Amino acid sequence: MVSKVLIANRGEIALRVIRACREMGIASVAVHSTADEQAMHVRLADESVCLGPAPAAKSYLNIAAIVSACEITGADAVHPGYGFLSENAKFADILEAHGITFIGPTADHINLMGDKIAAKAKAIELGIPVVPGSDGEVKNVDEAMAASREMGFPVLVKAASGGGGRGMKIAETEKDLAEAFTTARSEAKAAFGDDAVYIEKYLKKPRHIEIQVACDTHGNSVHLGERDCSLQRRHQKVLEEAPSTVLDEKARADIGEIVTNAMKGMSYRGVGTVEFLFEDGEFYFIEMNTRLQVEHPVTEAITGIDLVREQIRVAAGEKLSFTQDDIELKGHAIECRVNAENPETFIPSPGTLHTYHAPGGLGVRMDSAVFSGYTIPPYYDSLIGKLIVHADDREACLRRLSRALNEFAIDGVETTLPLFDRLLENEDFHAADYDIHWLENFLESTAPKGD
Ligand code: MV4
Repeated sequence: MVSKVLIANRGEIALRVIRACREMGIASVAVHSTADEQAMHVRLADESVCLGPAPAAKSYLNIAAIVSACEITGADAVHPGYGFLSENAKFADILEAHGITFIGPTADHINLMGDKIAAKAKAIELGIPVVPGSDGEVKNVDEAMAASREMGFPVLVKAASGGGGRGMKIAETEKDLAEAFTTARSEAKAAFGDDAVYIEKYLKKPRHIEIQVACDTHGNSVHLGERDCSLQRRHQKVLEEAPSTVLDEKARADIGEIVTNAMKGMSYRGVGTVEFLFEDGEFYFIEMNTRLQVEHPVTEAITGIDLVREQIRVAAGEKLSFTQDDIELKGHAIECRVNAENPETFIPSPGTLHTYHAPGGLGVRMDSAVFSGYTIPPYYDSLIGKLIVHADDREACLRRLSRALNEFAIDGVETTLPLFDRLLENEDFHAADYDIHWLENFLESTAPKGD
């Protein structure tokens, strides 16, 4: 087993990992920037090391400083959380070269999934259904046109190094294609330093459904059901739920088996998320995330499994503590991301929380690193915390969410909490009748006049 874990992150996810370490009898080391000296992760960890100034590039992304912090404290493993260095293959490589365990997949798997063209080719090879598209990269407008005519318009031009919606351009018809191809390519070059693009059939009204997987180095590969993450704004998830209302047991078992077999086929290690678009009863692979995700608690709620504990176990070479047969999906869970942002404009609202009182009670989990008197710095993301509610079924879950939202008291910064009250009043949301575009339309249609 590992004996001391350095957490290369901040905020609620740093606390999440420190908590798992404490329960496993593993020592924890927090790292922080000068802006985070008062942060809760620094206080809760057994030890802490200051990495550098506030900008992430000088602190949370500073690989040399993090490796030094490991050497100084004798940490034998690093948990990267999400964001920052969590999907940086070079970081995983450097740690391993220093004899430090990276709590995550191999650098090769991170690299493979970071290249969306290579990832899709691998998915096809492993028997995962994908969106119809070009055979890998399209190098010029002629190739783009040939591929698009074959699959039929509309099509989407995507950046190989993209993901999260960056570097995507729709071509509705043939006459839009040249421009979509050229702009996607130059935006990809500017954003990622890589102008490789590929083409997919554009799915008009899909849902975003992702499958959680976990694999150890003893050949065990399991899935923990799905999360429906369709409610997004500008590629930022706002609310996630599990299970998805559009899957029955057979559809879930079928895609779960496909995905677990695929993970076994590539000897994947650690937890991961295989992302799909789901339309008219069919799954279409789009990407794989090789990290623990923000929304992992909804899966923990319905399975009762501690995903961070399992991450640490398998990184240390131990077996997963459960098998597929042990996994039972129980009830329904919803996560709301509470951001320090204006609930209508989504403009960040950093500042001091004069009041902070989180909801609690049966079936309510609040993952947050803030407290009354805490000042949210302007340098990082605006997540105040994640409210996760769990109940026997979706109806009860929505009632519990309403109850929990009512208990919240936050003063001093603007938050996205009012948005969830508005959602709970909406019929489509109650019926879970939504797709990936629904939330943006909802926000537009309920926006105050003059906006
Ligand atoms: C698509 C798509 C429609 N058709 N691919 C956006 C982020 C990136 N991970 C993939 N994305 C999409 N890929 C095809 N072939 C629509 C989106 C998309 C989307 C996907 C998931 C969640 C929200 C979204 C919002 C807009 C577009």
